[in-house]
Amino acid sequence: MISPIKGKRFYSTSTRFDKDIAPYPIELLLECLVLTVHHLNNSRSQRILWLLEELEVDYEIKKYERNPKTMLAPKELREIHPLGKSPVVTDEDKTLAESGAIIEYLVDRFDDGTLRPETDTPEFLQYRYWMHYAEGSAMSPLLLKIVFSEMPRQAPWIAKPLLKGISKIMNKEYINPQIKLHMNYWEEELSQRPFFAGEKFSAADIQMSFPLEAVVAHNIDTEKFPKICAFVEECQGRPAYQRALEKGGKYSL
Ligand SMILES: N[C@@H](CCC(=O)N[C@@H](CS)C(=O)NCC(=O)O)C(=O)O
Repeated sequence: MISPIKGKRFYSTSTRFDKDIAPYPIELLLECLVLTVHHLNNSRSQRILWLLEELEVDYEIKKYERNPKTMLAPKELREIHPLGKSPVVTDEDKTLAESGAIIEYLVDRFDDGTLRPETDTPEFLQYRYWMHYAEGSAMSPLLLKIVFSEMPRQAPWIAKPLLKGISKIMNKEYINPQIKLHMNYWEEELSQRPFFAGEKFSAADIQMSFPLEAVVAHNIDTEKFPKICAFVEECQGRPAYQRALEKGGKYSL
């Protein structure tokens, strides 16, 4: 594991203050011990703040701002994790990336059985499925949508008409039908039960909230997708979600 102190590796909590790291200022060492969310504005790390609020765990936030032109994360985030994507969490000697893996780690570590169904139950199978599906399948057409909308906007003027045409075809023939397919699927699933893993709210709902919030933020047909809209409203109304918003700052998709 790479520690937030560059080039240092902590192998166990008992070695943390040994002579090997003695030259480092105490503030820096303490910073490494506190669970820290490296939070990029308007990003998936909002989910992690929300989860930590649900778990009532103490944590710190280190904020990073997207480049307003490219929307990419600043290079400082690559000093924490090689990909420089958000979310990243540092906890003692560990650096964790990838929303699903972070959520599972935090639930393993801090949950008392509230946010994850019992293993060996049908709910647990659902829980695991949605935890992977959110980033593995649901986000793909949504990301394509962003890429094909940005392409003509960011292209030099001479290429704009051509790229606009390509973008239009891609949206019509592939991206929009794929997004519809997923949305119909969510609507149908949420018609059968209130939450993705069953009758109870779970961390799988936190993981699924991001694609659902993304579609709701972009002119969803509320009459056709009432369950999706109600789900997002329910998530956003939770006190822990609101506390995460206050701490993380503005969040719009
Ligand atoms: N599947 C990853 C995706 C991470 C990701 O792409 N995060 C976006 C923010 S929502 C990001 O960091 N974008 C800025 C960049 O790519 O520089 C996860 O769930 O953690």
